[in-house]
Amino acid sequence: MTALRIILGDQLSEQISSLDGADPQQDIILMCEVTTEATYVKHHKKKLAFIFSAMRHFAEELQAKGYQVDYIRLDQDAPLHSFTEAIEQIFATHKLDHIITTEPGEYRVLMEQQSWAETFDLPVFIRPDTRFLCNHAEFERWSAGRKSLRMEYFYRDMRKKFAVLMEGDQPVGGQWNFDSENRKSPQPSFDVPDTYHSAPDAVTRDVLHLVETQFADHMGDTSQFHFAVTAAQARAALAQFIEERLPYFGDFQDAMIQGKPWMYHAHIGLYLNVGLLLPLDCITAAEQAYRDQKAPLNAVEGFIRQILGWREFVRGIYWQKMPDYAELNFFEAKRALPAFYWDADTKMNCMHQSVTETAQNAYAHHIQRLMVLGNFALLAGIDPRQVNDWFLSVYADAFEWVELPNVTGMALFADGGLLASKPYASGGTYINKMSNYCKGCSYKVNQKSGPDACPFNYLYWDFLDRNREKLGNNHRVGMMYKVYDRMADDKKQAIYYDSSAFLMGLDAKTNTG
Ligand code: DLZ
Ligand code: SF4
Repeated sequence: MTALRIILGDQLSEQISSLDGADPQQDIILMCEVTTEATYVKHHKKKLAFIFSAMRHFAEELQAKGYQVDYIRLDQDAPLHSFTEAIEQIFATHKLDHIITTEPGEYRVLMEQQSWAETFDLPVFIRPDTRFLCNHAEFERWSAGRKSLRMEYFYRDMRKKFAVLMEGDQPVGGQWNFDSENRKSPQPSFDVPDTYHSAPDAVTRDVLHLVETQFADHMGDTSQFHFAVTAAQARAALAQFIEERLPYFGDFQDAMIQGKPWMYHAHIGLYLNVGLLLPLDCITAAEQAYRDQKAPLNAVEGFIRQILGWREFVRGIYWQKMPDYAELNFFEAKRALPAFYWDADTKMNCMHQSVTETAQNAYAHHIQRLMVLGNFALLAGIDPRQVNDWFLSVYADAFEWVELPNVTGMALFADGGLLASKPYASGGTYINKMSNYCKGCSYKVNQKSGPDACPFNYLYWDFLDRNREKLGNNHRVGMMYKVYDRMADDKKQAIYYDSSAFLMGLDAKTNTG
């Protein structure tokens, strides 16, 4: 029995379930670069280069181990448009009995995989993705009967299940979560260690050229590409993080400093999400750093929570709620995404810096995404579909299973509170506390109204006022409505007029391009 084993661009791990039991002599492994995957949202150039280069390196590694890999490149004479077309091409030259693949990270691709049995009239085995630490059935069991799904309780169960940071049945340090220690304000004088750099080899240089020529109109450029593209390099990137940045990761998790795009974050999400790193390896390495007294508990716990808790939790939600989840729009937000999400041409310095760094690096750290880019989209009432497409295309680590719940659920509250207990909305004051962006801004963060006032200030109240019907009963937001209701009428009017003028200005700009 000869199998066609298909490995997708975010399944680049020798542990991938589609390789289980593979016969290197007989089976054909198919990997393909296809135009639809690169363009259905216009992925950032550095993201495309990263994925294609990592795919090509992984194919070479499998070949070196004796596997027969059929690798279809985008720069062949007639580029292929879909995975289905690639399989057709293989069947033209090979006789195969069945198809084996691993479930994808996107509902759209799962639908495509499920169509293959009929299209090719063959058995198709779609195996679970065992790289994840919580499978679909376990998540169903955990969520069954719960009124609301909160990561914190899921995370505690995962800590117990994998015996991570535990002393018997109690959490190390007597507390499950140390986030209250993780909100220190930034010091611009910090000498933040650089992110991992690897020099592009010949394979990567070929890919960079391909991307520059075929995807010229996508965001970003290919200069100074330095991502890891093999598992060995990704492990070196992880080790560098653990050694140099993890000790400070917790304290300054929410801090933003102008000109320091990487801060003390890990920058390993992209490697985890394509399979160059495995979750338990990252968790174990961080726990070891704590046990060796190389990093404090608040940092290590915070890092582990992202991987063992949040990452698995959002994946559970994604598969449980798709396909409807992609359509949710709790606030009925309809505004078009402003052009400055692409060209950074805005006087709001926090937005300008965050978009500029996104364009440069296909990366922005967690708090830029949430407190600046996502918060603005929430307050301005931007259509969740457009916001999701933007986040999915511009970040090298973004795949739909992780991007959609983070944006629709966490940043935009477009799921009405399934994932978060209240909208992550904030005015300029909090951005100012956590960053030094406001110092270099044309707007004044301390002004609440008028043409020079920080737009986040009035948009925050206007957002609450506009959505009173939907949020009025949310007890976590109730306090803020009390504050708003106590404001003098002229203050409320100023909020309304400043917001209307600002939003009209946005629309006018968008409509004229
Ligand atoms: C994101 C992406 C891109 C840009 N290109 C490819 C590709 O050419 N070939 C491939 O196998 N996978 C690619 N991917 C990743 C797929 O879109 C990914 O499998 C889905 O996002 C589902 O997780
Ligand atoms: Fe952003 Fe407002 Fe600060 Fe300007 S003043 S950087 S718009 S928060």
